[in-house]
Amino acid sequence: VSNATEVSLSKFMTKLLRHTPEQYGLILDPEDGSCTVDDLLSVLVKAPRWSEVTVRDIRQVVTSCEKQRFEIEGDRIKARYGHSHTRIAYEPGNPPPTLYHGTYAGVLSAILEEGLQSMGRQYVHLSEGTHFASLAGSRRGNLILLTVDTISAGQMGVTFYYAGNEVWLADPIPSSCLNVY
Ligand code: HQG
Repeated sequence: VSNATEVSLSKFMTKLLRHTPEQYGLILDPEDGSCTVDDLLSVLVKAPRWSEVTVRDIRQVVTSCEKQRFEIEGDRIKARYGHSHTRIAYEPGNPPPTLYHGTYAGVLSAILEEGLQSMGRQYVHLSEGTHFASLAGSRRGNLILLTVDTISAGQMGVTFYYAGNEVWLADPIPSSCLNVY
């Protein structure tokens, strides 16, 4: 499929696997948010636009995504991060001492006052480098990069979870652990 088609298929898969599976009759595993590739396919093809979609197209979306939004293991597929619908269980991990969060100028003062909140998602999203954080922040406005001191956050009871591909998820982060980069 073409690049444009791949992007919109990816968006639809994101919706199904992160946000509103029930709206489409898709049942995800409550622990890891996965379903079989076949179940995903049978839901996708019910949408008129995607009636011709194949497992190969799904696999193409999964492998060609720079951000590695999805993961296929055996016959199952899941979104690796970003969920709003259900709190997926991840293994707690030990992050590097500094992680990055990309945000935008409009909410900086709120964040410095009340810390980083998960807002519409189940976790706060952080990354090991500035690349993915920059992509995240510049979606919404003038990019602001924040550093997170994970050691003091850990001492304050914040748990961190590794979602793969440099992405870390966390509980809300107190503002005393944040600095503008
Ligand atoms: C901000 C995308 C006001 C936060 C991205 C962010 C990422 C606050 C927004 C992934 C706040 C939430 C996640 C507070 C945080 N007051 N605003 N106290 N605390 N915020 O989309 O991290 O392309 O839910 O800074 O690239 O932007 O979908 O989170 O601006 O990887 O794969 O509230 O989603 O990846 O926005 O993005 P989001 P995010 P995908």
